[in-house]
Amino acid sequence: MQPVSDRVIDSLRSALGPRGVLTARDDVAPYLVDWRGAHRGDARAILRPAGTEEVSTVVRLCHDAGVALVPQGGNTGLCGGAVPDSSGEQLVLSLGRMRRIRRCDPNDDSITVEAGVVLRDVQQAAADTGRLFPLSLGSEGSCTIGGVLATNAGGTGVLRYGMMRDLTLGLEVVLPDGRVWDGLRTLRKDNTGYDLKHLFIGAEGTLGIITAAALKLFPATPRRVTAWVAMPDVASAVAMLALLREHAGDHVSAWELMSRQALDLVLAHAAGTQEPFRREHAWYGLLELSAPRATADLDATLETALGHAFERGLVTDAVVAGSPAQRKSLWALREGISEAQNPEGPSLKHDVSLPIGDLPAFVERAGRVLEGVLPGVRRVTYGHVGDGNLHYNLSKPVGATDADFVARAGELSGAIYDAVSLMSGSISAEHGIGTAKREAARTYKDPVELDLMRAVKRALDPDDLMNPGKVLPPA
Ligand code: FAD
Ligand code: S2G
Ligand code: ZN
Repeated sequence: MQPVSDRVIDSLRSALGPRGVLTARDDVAPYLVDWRGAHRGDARAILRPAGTEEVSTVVRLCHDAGVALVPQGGNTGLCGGAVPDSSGEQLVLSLGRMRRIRRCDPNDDSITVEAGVVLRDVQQAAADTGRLFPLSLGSEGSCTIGGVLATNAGGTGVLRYGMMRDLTLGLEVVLPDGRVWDGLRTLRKDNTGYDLKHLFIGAEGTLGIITAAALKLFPATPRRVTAWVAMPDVASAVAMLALLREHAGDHVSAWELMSRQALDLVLAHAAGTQEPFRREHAWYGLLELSAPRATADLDATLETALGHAFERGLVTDAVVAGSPAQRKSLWALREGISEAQNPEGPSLKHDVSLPIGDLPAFVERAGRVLEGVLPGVRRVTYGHVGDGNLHYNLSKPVGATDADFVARAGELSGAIYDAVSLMSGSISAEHGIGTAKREAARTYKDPVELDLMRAVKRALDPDDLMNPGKVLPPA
């Protein structure tokens, strides 16, 4: 890696034009810190190419000059992957100007978009053609298609549609040497060697820059029923998943869990939210059934399922949304959790996954161990039950100082990851590794897996110029 010389900046300016290279400190600043303010770096310039050819030109230029690049989409990532290091010698390459929807074909059930298109705009373009693009995250108003591909994002629809990896048909990628790989096919079958797109999905920008993607579209599901329920424990949430699927099969399109602590934060910090029931409960669930227009009566299906759930004591209270506005307010209780943690000071995020049946044992074991490490630590637990994915986020005990809490971070996270590892879980279910979890990856990932990943990195980016220092712990 070489320092960024004036000559390189001048060449980049001639390649991208004045709008394509930001160097004024005020212009550069927003790109140097992540959404939460937890990861901060420095960079001499921000590159903003307008199209794939410009990306290819600047990547080749930086490759020949030995200058490292950090790709950035909406900068909503939660592991520090889109932020440069503190050296000031890396350049951020923002895909923010690449916002064209190149093609939307309802007959082919595919949509081809550039990397800088915001997720919500893809959802809208699909809806405008009578289709559904089912990826749904709390950050969907800001995160980009390039970012959700690079982190293989999950969100609330995974239990029915899968993660970003499952929603992708083809990619266009600028490789670390500047060549463009055009893999933008929408074929459903193409068995001609390695399925290369899967190298770049989830690689967090360490193997190349995704400049466009061909994505799957699904039948629209205008029929939706949504309910908020109270439950006595996590085991009930797991049993509810099976019960809902027995009654509604593939129409189960969301089943989200949250603890009382998570709901307390939302009610305290998210404007306009209100307590869903007369009394407090230990656990809550948000469920949604959805279907194309002319299918089974979802209201009756939901009523029958909830009746059985009450009989079995899985659910102790329930409210079914009676209007789109009420549906929106129930979802606001769930989607507001992430932001509601910020006013409580530093939050230690643990985006873990386990075999679904082991969720109750994990919550019990981790809770017991953490109480021993730091009495009163608040376990803001919520997540996507159908994926075995919990956001097991910690906030400091009431009355503790930020400094005392952060000083115990290693011990607290170690206790959680030890419990996950003992139960054959993953230390990162959907947010990726970035810089935040590199050391945890070294500790908990299989050494053979790490070696294979390093071999792929050496093959595609031998000079380590693509998002260096992210994902892979140094050997
Ligand atoms: P960025 O943050 O800009 O970048 C993320 C990573 O991808 C970085 O390593 C970056 O270098 C790389 N990258 C970005 N663009 C490209 C590209 N074009 N080519 C190659 N590499 C690239 N995530 C979930 O999975 N599920 C959730 O439910 C979820 N909920 C969230 C809720 C909130 C409120 C917030 C703030 C975040 C949430 N996230 C969730 C995390 C985040 O939104 C996702 O990780 C998302 O995929 C990041 O997209 P982005 O465009 O912001 O990427
Ligand atoms: C979610 C958001 C990130 C977090 O809301 O599903 O992925 O843990 C999370 O705050
Ligand atoms: Zn999530």
